Amino acid sequence: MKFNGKILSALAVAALAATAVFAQKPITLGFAQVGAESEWRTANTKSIQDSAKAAGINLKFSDAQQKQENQIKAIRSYIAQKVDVIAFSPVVESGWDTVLMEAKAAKIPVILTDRAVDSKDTSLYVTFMGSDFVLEGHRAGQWLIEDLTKNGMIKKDVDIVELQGTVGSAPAIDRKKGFADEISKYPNLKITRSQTGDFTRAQGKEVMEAFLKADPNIQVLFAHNDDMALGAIQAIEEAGKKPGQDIIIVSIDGVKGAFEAMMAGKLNCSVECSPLLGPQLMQACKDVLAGKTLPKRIVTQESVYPAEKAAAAYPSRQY
Ligand code: GYE
Repeated sequence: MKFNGKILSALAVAALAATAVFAQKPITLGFAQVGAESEWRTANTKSIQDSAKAAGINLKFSDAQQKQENQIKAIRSYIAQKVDVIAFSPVVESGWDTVLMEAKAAKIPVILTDRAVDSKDTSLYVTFMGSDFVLEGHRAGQWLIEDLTKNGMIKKDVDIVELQGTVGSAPAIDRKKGFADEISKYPNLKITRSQTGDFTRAQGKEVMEAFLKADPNIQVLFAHNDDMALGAIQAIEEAGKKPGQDIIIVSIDGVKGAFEAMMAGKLNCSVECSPLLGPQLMQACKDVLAGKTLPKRIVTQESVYPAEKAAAAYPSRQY
């Protein structure tokens, strides 16, 4: 077979173009995770790892064990490694400006997922994707008000205790605020005790034990996440009381463990907070590197699951 010169050079150009496409290196994403403190976090990590794989993104992942200094170290190492994009879920809100400025100076875009920072300079990050935690706190409060109304308790003095998330974290600050705003409409609903359980089951149990010893009249528990509520449920049972009956419990996340506790009658309501942020994050990485402008805030859509809806929803829960 004979080729003329034109065809040959056309083929050569096509071959070169193909090589260029195949040689394009995959995006490298450096992700600095908070830790492995809860069922929520485990599901969030899995979502990020699975979706990076599916999107063909090379993921560098680190677990900060709930310590800001570890997250800062991880981010600095991603900058040193010249990754294409950095994403992280800031363990606490404050104290990020310096490291974010370092990323900016290195021209590496930063995406915030799940938790916010309180930096005044919003040019330090591309976008913040995640839930509206204040709204979640409001939803927990609204559910409680409805429930107390049904039970004829809404006009009575109600003794509420609160298990807070990690001190200084966006979800702890915002959920506390949303809930307090909501129940302040009823001055007879009083938060008598409020302490951190650091979003873990073990500390939720420990703090609830102390609450129960100090106060035999607790009627309601508001926990900033399901894991602390699940720990508290154990403490309540060990104290000889019935969780879900003697003490009404509302928490946030909507993890499988919470659905199981609701179906067993031990938890009264879980306000949903989705950890499945991976696919959205991978899309955002691609978009930002392709020069697209992203909205500064991407809010996750969520619902509320009172115990009576738990059994029907359980089979389709993904985390
Ligand atoms: O509610 C809690 C986790 O930041 C929304 O962190 C997240 C929270 C979640 O440990 O379970």
